[in-house]
Amino acid sequence: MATSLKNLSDYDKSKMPSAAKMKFGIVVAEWNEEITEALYQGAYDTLIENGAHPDNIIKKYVPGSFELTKGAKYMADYTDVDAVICLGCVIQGDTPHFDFVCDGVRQGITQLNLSYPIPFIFGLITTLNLQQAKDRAGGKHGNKGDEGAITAIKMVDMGWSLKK
Ligand code: DLZ
Repeated sequence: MATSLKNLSDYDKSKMPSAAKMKFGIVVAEWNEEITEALYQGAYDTLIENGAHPDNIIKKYVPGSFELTKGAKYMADYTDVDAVICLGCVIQGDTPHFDFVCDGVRQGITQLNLSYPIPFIFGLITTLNLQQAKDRAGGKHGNKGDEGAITAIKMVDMGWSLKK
């Protein structure tokens, strides 16, 4: 998590594997667009910064965070990406909807990770208000999109290092 104690946006570039040969899918929720576009920009820039080729980054939108799981599954089933980064933002309202959406994404992405050889990255911001979301989408707590990209690169590299 991006906190003042540990903020992956300030990562050590010298310890990063090269993403030059990696292909990425990025699934972006349209709900809370201002935040999710900032997350996408962070993820995209970080992938490029680490050697990914723009042609090897596929961006697709889903209506809301609840659809991230299905969007990510489509990416895995219909493309040859090496990792899928799921980006969404759920802001708590007055109803229990927040919990259902967050729990659906948590369970969905966990299941995908256990079912497919490629990694699916949980880039979902879950906050009490808009300001907390802004703080984590390029604000004082970094950008969870950057973190998603860093995590994706590291997980692909790990998988490749073990693959026979
Ligand atoms: C319905 C809904 C609500 C209330 N809040 C959010 C939210 O804060 N963030 C988000 O990404 N999506 C929200 N959604 C939409 C759901 O994720 C989903 O798209 C709909 O329930 C349709 O399945």
